[in-house]
Amino acid sequence: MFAGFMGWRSVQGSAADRRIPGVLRDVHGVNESIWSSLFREDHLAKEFAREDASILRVNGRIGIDDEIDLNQWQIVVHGPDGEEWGTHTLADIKALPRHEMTIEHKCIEGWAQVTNWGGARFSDFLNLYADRIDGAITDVGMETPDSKYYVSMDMATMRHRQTLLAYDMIDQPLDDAHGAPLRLATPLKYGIKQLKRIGVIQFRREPGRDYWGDRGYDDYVGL
Ligand SMILES: Nc1nc2c(c(=O)[nH]1)N[C@H]1C(S)=C(S)[C@@H](COP(=O)(O)O)O[C@H]1N2
Ligand SMILES: [Mo]
Repeated sequence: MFAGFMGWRSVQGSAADRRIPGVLRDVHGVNESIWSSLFREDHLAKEFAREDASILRVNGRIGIDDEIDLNQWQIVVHGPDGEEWGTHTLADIKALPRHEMTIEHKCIEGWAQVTNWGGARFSDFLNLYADRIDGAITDVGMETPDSKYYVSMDMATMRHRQTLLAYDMIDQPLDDAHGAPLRLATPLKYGIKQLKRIGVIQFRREPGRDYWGDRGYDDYVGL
């Protein structure tokens, strides 16, 4: 696998990259080429007309039952060795470009519903850590603030343009039951991976613990 990365590297490189110090520049170049080849435009999940969107039925309250003070809420970001990399308020996330998508939310229990999400692309959030995330980081762990619900997500899905840190559903701020103040939303995975009320994000070098994966579901649960 790494030999393949090296191969990509040899065809990378542009003048614009030159300001980034050598090692990091190489890693970023490699990542970009890998991810963009994995997810070409024709791999976008279907989007729907906005008027087809409705408020999702509430499903799954693990890790969101306790009252939290939304004014105190923040995301804590950890690196692969558990070290703290930073914290973010909702204002920080809202400072990133806002994107919307009207997609079909699929639950592994057998229902699907079209809804509309508004939020920041996870890829834009990743850029805040561009100087620390190298090709060895292949997994993103997310947890509720109380750690009762947790997921492991592959980096390719997280970098995809339809993977959002969502704070709105049909233009309304998320309510508690839907994961206020911030949740994951992506049409690329079943609902079980779309963690409501994100409290912790950890960048990892390998897949980590996953609530439903630990309980026998295929950890990939892609569509
Ligand atoms: N924190 C947390 N997030 C969660 C769950 C949960 O139990 N706890 N359930 C998941 C499942 S199975 C689904 S289908 C979606 C449902 O999102 P909704 O309640 O907004 O429809 O949330 C997902 N995220
Ligand atoms: Mo679900």
